[in-house]
Formats: sequence, structure tokens, C-alpha cells
Amino acid sequence: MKLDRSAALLARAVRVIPGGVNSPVRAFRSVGGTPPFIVRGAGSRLWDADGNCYLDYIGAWGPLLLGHCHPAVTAALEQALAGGASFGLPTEREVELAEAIREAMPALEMVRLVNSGTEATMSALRAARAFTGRELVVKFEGCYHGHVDSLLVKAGSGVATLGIPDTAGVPAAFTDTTLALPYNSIPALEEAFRRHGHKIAAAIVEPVAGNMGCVPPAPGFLEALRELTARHGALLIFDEVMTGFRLAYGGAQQLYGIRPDLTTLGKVIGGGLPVGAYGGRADVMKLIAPEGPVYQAGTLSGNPLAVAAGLAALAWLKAHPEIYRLLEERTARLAAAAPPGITVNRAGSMITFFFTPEPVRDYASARRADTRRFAAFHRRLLERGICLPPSQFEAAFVSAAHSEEDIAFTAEAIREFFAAG
Ligand code: KE4
Repeated sequence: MKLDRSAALLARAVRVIPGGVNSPVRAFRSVGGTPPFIVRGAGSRLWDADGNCYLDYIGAWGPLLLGHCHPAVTAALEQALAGGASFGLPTEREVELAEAIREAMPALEMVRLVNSGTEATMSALRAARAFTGRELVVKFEGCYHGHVDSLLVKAGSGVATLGIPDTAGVPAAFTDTTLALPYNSIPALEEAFRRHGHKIAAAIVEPVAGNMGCVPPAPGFLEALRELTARHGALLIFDEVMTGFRLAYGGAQQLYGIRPDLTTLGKVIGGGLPVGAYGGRADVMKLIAPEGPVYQAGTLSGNPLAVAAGLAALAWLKAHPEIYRLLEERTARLAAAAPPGITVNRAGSMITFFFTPEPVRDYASARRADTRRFAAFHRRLLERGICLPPSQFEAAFVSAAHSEEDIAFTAEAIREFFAAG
């Protein structure tokens, strides 16, 4: 595979951008090789600077549930752009997006739009601490909630990919109020609340983890979390930045029948443009400025382009509810291509091939996967024109644009890789 132009672009990029990328996991450090520099995407495909074409299972890390350049999203963007890119004053479309989110997820009685998932989780934590008057926050090892200082503790995604123990530059004082517990461990949860329950402001969780690779909740885990937070007066925050509108139109909270106090969103609700949102109980959200004393702001929050793209994406998903069954079926066909000895975790259109024979149900078991063999898998598929996320600790995403043929081609390439030994 020729990657000359990407290699030249990387050599140029590293002189002006750290690692040559604007987000670490894109650098391919854990799988090796040159990251392809992309020139365009369409449907389920990407093309790089050397003209190579790939079936894309990164999906911009989650936003592109509809695939690249979906006509409905592109048309909405073109129409919005004709009216201007940003106003710094309220618009009706922002209200429409907040209403669409609330209609899909009734637990979000009120919603604030922001510009990233990180902003959403940071703001939700602030609201929870203000509402409860408490400081401690529970998170789970391997979960990633954006690069919020206090949540970069045993985080997943790029932190896990690069094997950074914990992030430099974050004072201990910022993480002293964070309790990191094993994901899917109810005993650890019960112990933490027994000892600290009266001081815990919130527990934040990926209801289906995607940032240590895909790890679904064990039976009873989310229910225990809901019950313990309620019993101790702490707020339950579902970080649905990745799962929102992807696992179901109503997100994981619809799928698992859990009503969180606060929810964070991103990715899909922006249709590929920069967006985030947090929302939940009105009595909590009424604390947010200018209504209440919790300050949170953003120059481009609710900007017309991201809102237009997000509204178009949600409208399409709402009009095509059958897509969720299709995504489930197609993702299952990919999972079936792996042989015994490989643990495949999946939920809806999220899937991870773990190079370990043991079940992967938390960060410790995920970390026992053979990342070198995953790197070989990733590289071999890339050479076949199939681009998986470049990390054992990420979820791959199937989109509505992946055809039956795309899935069959990918499954065959997976089978060939394992057959080759
Ligand atoms: P952003 O700030 O990157 O928009 O969102 C942070 C975030 C919050 N919560 C969850 C559950 C997330 O998955 C993310 C971001 N996801 C990663 C992919 N694993 C973003 C990819 C990247 O960092 O380049």
C-alpha cells in the first residue's frame, strides 16, 4: 500500500502539530505505520492523499452513524451556511434540537448545548457538585469522559492506547476527589458507597463502555448504580456521548430502562460537526447560569451549522427506526467472523475484537489483550482497504452506510486474517 503522500504530510505535520495530529489516537502509535491523511469521505468509505480507499469503521469516532456526506446532513448544512455560520445570539434551531433530544430521552427535562463531549461531562460534574454540595465523583477504570482534569484517572481511549499511567499536568488536588472503581463490579460499588456515600456528588459511567474497547454492562450493574446513587443522594450521570442515538434512538438509557439524573451527549447529535450537550433533571439544570449560580458558557455553543447537521441526523434516524435492527444484524455478522480464542464484545453498532481468549468485562481484562496481535490485525485489514480504529482499546463503528456487501467483504477479510495464522 502506497502511503508516500501521507508520510510526507506527517513529516510536515509533526513540525507544527504535536505528533502531527489534533487528537492522539489518530497517530497510529499503538498499531504502527503511517496514519493515512484523508482527503474525503462518502458513505462507508474514506479516500486518503495517496488515493487509497478504505471501508471506514472509525466513523469519525462515533458521530457518523449515517456515514460520510449523508445527503440529508449535507443539504441541511448547505442551507444553514447560506444564512451564516455563527451568531452569538439564540436561534430557533437550537430550541428544536433541545426539544428533539428531550423527546428522544425524556430524562433530559432540560438541555444545554456545548461544543464537545469533554465540555458536556465537565459541566455535568459541576452541576452535580453544585446541586449536592458534595465533592467526590465516582468514575470507572477504562471509561473515558473527555480530557477533563479530574476524570483523567485510569481513563480509557487515547490514555489507555498510549499507556499513559495518568496524565501529566494534572495536580493531585484535581484527582483527589475522584474515586475510580472497576467497571462491572457491584461489590466495589457497594463498598465505595458504604464508605463514602454521604460525600459522593455523582457517579459518571459509560452505560456501554466504548473507551476500553466495547464492554457492555454486566447484568445488574447499571441497576445497582441507579439504586445506590439514589439511596445515597448522589446523582447518576450517563455519559452517552458515544451511545446516545447510536445504541437506540433513546440511547442506552432507553435500551436498559434506566433513568439517569444527568446525561451527556455528543458525536451523533452534531452529525459530524463539533457538538456536545448535557441535560437532565430540571431541578439540577435550573442551577446553570444565567438561571442559577453554576457558570458554564461557550462562544460557539449551539452554533447554527452543528445544530443543522445534528437535527438532520436525528430526523433521519427517527424516520428510519429499522436502522437499529439492521445495524445490530450487520455488526453481529462481523463478530461471527472471528474464531474461538478471540473475544468479541459488541453492543448495537459498536464492536471490538479483543485478542484474548478470556471474557473482557472491565479494564483489567481488556488490558490483558495482546495489543501486538491486534496491531497486526489492524495493519492487515488496512492493507485490504478496511480501516478499523487504530487501538485495541477503542470501539469500531458500523454505520447506516455500510452495505451488506461491505459487511461481507470485511467478514471475509477477518476470516482470511485468522486463517493465515
Ligand atoms: P470529545 O471531547 O472528544 O468530543 O468527547 C469526549 C468523550 C466523552 N465521553 C465519551 C463516552 C467519549 O467516547 C468521548 C470521546 N471519545 C473518543 C473516542 N474513544 C474521542 C476520540 C478522540 O479522542 O480522538
